Amino acid sequence: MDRRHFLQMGVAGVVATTVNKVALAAIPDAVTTDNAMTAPLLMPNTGRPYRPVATLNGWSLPWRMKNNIKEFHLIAEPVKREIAPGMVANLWGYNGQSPGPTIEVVEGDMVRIYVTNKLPEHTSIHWHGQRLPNGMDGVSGLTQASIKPGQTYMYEFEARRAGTFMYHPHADEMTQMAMGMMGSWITHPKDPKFMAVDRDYVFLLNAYDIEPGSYLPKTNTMLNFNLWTFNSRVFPGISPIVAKQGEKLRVRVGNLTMTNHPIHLHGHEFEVTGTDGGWVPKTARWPEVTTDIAVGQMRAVEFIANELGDWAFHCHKSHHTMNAMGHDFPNMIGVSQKGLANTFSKLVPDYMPMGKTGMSEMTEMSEMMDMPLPENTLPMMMGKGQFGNLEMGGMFTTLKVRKELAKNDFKDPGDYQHPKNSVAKQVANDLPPVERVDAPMPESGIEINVRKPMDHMNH
Ligand SMILES: [Cu+2]
Repeated sequence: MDRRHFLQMGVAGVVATTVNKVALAAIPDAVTTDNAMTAPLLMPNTGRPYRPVATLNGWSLPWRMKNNIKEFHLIAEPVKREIAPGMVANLWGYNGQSPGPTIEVVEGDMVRIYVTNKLPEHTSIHWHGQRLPNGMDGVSGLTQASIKPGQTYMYEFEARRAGTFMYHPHADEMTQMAMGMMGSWITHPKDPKFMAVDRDYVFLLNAYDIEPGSYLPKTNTMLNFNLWTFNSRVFPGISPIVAKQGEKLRVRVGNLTMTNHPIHLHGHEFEVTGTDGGWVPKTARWPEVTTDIAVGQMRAVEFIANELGDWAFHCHKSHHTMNAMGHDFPNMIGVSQKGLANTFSKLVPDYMPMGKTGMSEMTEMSEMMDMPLPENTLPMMMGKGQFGNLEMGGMFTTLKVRKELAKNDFKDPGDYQHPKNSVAKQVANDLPPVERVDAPMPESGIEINVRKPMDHMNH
């Protein structure tokens, strides 16, 4: 190489480096978190005003305003997510958590989202439900090239319609969504008074298949998930929805699992006021206490939180309010298994029998350490209430309505203090005790099949 050529290359090299540095500085810093708690509201300090949403066990992504464009930076990367105290999962997500942060913008905003891929494989982001230029729709191969590991892509579009949206990859979807890649997107109305509420919550329905004793979801599971989650959390790890008595609440829910979820609220009626297509006209709404949310759908429900108390709010499929331990075992009600559970759990570490009197017996057994759980595994039915075991897991939380609650206070106010004589209670009866007969234990020589429970077959 002659000297002249070398100099030219050198100059070209410097120029290229300078351009790269400018390009790097042009990308806003990516904010990340390792926290799985509900973050305080992100109050807008630039751009048009709006009333922010509270992301259940999540947070909203700060932006940078540049030439009147809202700039966000998402990083697709492996993350550690606490599913509930006692269990951590190795997932893929955005900016340190799964789901990724909620993106909040205002109708008419110009939005620019930088997406950096730190995954071991290519990805893309589809902005589910948005009106946007076709080339910004994020479908790998169809509307853009995949974002390869190490690359950063830029999406830019106007947030044309107010409402509830989601984002998720449209590249190796089955794997990436089973690993937890998804997030919520809220486009607030231009007029902050339009559809105004006092508290606005959002979360996604998602599901994982993590074998007891392991940390990584199985990604080719279609229906047999064993962890049914609100924003990648199970009860009792899910924050309560809190309200001051008389406040108007909105709860926005998006479904990115592979089955529908009838979401049910106790003690109040609500109306579906928003769907994935926009706001529901007043004349088209009707009151209900359960709304079924199909795969890929978003629903916003609204109600006045006027009944004091701790009200259950959950998916009504009972298998979706249980955690990972087995579902595939015979009904053992009436069969004495004295001593067997201990023997079996030594042979098969994740063996889980059904109790002689029902499933709740099992919760008590594992509690007394009579039957140890595998590492990094949650009991199937857990959670403690002020009156005892709640025997719930999965897609379950509470709506806590209190007489007094500060405007932006989203903390758990603790147990409801019931007024005197307002709790169901035992009364004396003079009925004879119920007699129960024990089924005999199998004779020796009979082969006993121990089933290793781990999935939720066919539901
Ligand atoms: Cu469900």
